[in-house]
Amino acid sequence: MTRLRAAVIGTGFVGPHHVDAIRRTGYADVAVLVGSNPDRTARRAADLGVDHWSIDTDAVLADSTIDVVHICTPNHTHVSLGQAVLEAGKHLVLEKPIAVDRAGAEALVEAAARSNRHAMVALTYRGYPMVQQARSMVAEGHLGEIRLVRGGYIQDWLADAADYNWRVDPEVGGRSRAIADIGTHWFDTAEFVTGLRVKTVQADLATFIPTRSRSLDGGTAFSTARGPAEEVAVASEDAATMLLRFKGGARGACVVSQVSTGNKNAFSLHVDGSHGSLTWEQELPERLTVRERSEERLYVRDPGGQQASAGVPWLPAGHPEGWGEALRDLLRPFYAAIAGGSPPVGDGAPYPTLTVGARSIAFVEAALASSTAGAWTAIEA
Ligand code: SOE
Repeated sequence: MTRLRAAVIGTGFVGPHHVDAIRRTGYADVAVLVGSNPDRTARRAADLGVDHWSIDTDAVLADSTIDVVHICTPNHTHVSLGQAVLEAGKHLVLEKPIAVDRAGAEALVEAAARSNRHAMVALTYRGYPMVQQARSMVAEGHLGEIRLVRGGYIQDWLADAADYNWRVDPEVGGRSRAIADIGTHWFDTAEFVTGLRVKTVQADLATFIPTRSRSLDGGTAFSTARGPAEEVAVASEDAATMLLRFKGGARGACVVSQVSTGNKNAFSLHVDGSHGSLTWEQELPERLTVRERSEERLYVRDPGGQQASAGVPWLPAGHPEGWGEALRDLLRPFYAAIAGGSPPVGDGAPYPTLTVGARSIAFVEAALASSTAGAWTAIEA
């Protein structure tokens, strides 16, 4: 096995977690951390024990010793940086949403197909062992025919008019905020677990806080800066309520919000079928509840059990694993394929490809169009 060298671009909320997850896959070292602000990048690199840092992305992409590049930067940079990484002959891990519109997402999918490099999107919630178990149980027919897919993704880190982050700015985060940032996770996990495809969406978007104080020194997700600020008008949605129709007849309902005070990272998925139903909640990630008419079972993560494909090293059951391990376990098959010298296989890849990422962008666009038109809108992907 080749020991791989990775570069991580981005020093905000998620970049440092990629550094941690890469190391814990066991396949790679983080050779360099790349940022835009030298002081912040140097500080982050020192905190994370990454020996080298840079603010020169081109130089890092020209470095022939770098095998894999992770893009953990604001949304509007994803397409150009992703294309540059693939054109430089590197393997690519891209944060979601992969683009701010469908055209960008499709350009990335084409660039990945041309490159013969592995390229994935960090749809982290697929990495949870109990999400994988839920998917297996649905595929094995435990729930019978799927009727309803329900739930949502509810946060509060933007609940106050003083909360601000680049995601609020449409030039940087894109036209959609709550749906693009967290609705994409719910949409992808719902399709991943059920194996069904959403056909159409009817969305109602809401912006409850029309004006926010933008802190002049930025602010990352979950940690809003409170320094000097200016007032800005808000165009993107704080929340959305969405009805879904799946191919085959199942119906869905999803609520996403970043302004629901007191709710931190409340992702929930309920799947109701003709024989039984299941529930998974991200804040109780090691539990999967399966209900039948006269019985309710609570499945817990069991490293020796059905969900053991998630990755190593596992902690024994009762030693809680969570979001960090889900990211590690999402990355692990990607790194294993590269280290083992396997070529990319497209749709059969053991990780979410950019085609999967592009599908969630088509969902975002359909939701925006639906809300504007007040009509059911097809997902074009
Ligand atoms: C902020 O809403 C955020 O960090 C998202 O960008 C992540 O994708 C999600 O996993 C947690 O919340």
